[in-house]
Amino acid sequence: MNDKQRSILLQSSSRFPPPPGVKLSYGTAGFRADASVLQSTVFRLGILAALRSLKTQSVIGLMITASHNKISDNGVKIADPSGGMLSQDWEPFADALADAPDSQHLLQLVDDFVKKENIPLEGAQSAEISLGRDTRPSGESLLESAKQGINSIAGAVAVDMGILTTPQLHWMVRARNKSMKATELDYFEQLSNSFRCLIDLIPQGSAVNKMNDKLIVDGANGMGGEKLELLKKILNGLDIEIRNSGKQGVLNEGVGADYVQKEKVVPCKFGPADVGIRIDLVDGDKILSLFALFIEEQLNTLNKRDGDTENKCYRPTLGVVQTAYANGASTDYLKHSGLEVVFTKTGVKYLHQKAAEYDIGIYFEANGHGTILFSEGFLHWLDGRRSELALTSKGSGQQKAALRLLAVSKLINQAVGDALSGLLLVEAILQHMGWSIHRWNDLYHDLPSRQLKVKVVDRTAIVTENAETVVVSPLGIQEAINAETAKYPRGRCFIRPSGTEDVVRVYAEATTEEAAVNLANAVAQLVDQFLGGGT
Ligand code: 16G
Repeated sequence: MNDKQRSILLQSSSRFPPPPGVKLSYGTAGFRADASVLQSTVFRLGILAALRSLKTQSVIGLMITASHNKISDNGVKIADPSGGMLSQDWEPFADALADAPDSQHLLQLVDDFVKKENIPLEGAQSAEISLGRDTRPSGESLLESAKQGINSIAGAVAVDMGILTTPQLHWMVRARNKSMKATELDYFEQLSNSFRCLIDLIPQGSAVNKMNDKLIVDGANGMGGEKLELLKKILNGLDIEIRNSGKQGVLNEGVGADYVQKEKVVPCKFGPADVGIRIDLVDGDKILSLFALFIEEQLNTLNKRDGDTENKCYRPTLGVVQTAYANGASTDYLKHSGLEVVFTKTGVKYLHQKAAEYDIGIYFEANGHGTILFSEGFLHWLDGRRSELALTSKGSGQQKAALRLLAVSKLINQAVGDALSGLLLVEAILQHMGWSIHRWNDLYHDLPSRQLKVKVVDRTAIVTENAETVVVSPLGIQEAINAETAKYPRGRCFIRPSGTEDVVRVYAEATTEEAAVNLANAVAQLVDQFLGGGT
């Protein structure tokens, strides 16, 4: 590092001293904390983003958001060149950088890391970082801190993309690095065109379900509702009404998917007139099941053997990825449907990585985070097959199946899970199947489950294995959990330290509501006994 670079870094970082006594970790999905303590962390992550861009010679994303957390929190995370999460190899550097007690330590860390990673500093190479933020009031000044971090690395340029949803920023980063059109309008057009394509390909018979139903969306008083208002303007074939679009209520207060899924209640501004007497809560597991069924159906049609196509079959690998939070009934259902189901730890980055091992990898967490990934190789083959079928059997079932799969690959956000693109795919598939939401929800029936949080002295004392289903430390606790679980038919229970809150989470499942609650309570007590702290 030359003297000029050194002095810029020293000067700029001295303006962002870390708050005393605060230790943050990059965690499951970036740094998250009360917004008042984040200026120095965000500044430092700006430095990291610039280094990452120099190292990969690609556009990198930096998003200021705390997602479903309360409005007074904020956070920051990085989108890698693929549009996915920051490579896990760089997370320890992010933690060390955030923790550096002063400018000198920070300089030393950067110097060592740049040497170790062989990063071309000194300004000979350029770096570009796309910045986005959510609607939190603290976002603007945190974005400014990120810019200052980026600007302290020679050659790095920050491009402010304004207020965006997180998946939009991930999509844009991916598109930029693939030299594709990458503006917000391009995003909306890709979604609406591929949705239209799926609707136009609906088989005649399913038209019964050209539903008069309106889709009412809870915008959680955040960015999603506002962006959906824009998308709606260019979307055909779907009647959408948006509530809690952020003009009045408070972000995430009594609204939002996380609130609805965890509390099992309807959001503000929704009432009996909307949901009737029966509330069908369709979660990530149900979305996964719907997507998997549809993809399988298209693959089967595409590969239907007749004399002509026998040699042209290509069975892509299809994998479904879940976490231990997936309801056991969903896993049974998927396995009985003949699908390959694998498990990873909680956190999008783990599921995404696993799903990328397949030609088509579908991953979802029960909380709704998820998407579908298509391998480049498969898409290339599929595109070739589509052209071939257009010549040899235009209008055939096979040609339509190929077109549908290609449309799905464009509609779904392959960078990261995206509620806007996900909801359009759900709607397109329901219309294709001719299914109501109730029919969809009846695919299988969830086993009763219960989640609890336990406050302990040190949650990191819990170490898990086997996709968080087994605790290996502290010793003895897993045996005690097993003994409790064995008391309940089809009982299943696991504990894990949260990656976003200072608590231990308990999940329990059994054949009755009462059994699930009792099992969760009994295991929460065990956590208390082994780790202390008071529930
Ligand atoms: C974050 C993760 C989500 C995970 C959740 C678990 C991303 C984008 N989000 O929200 O995947 O399910 O954390 O939270 O990675 P927990 O560790 O507090 O249970």
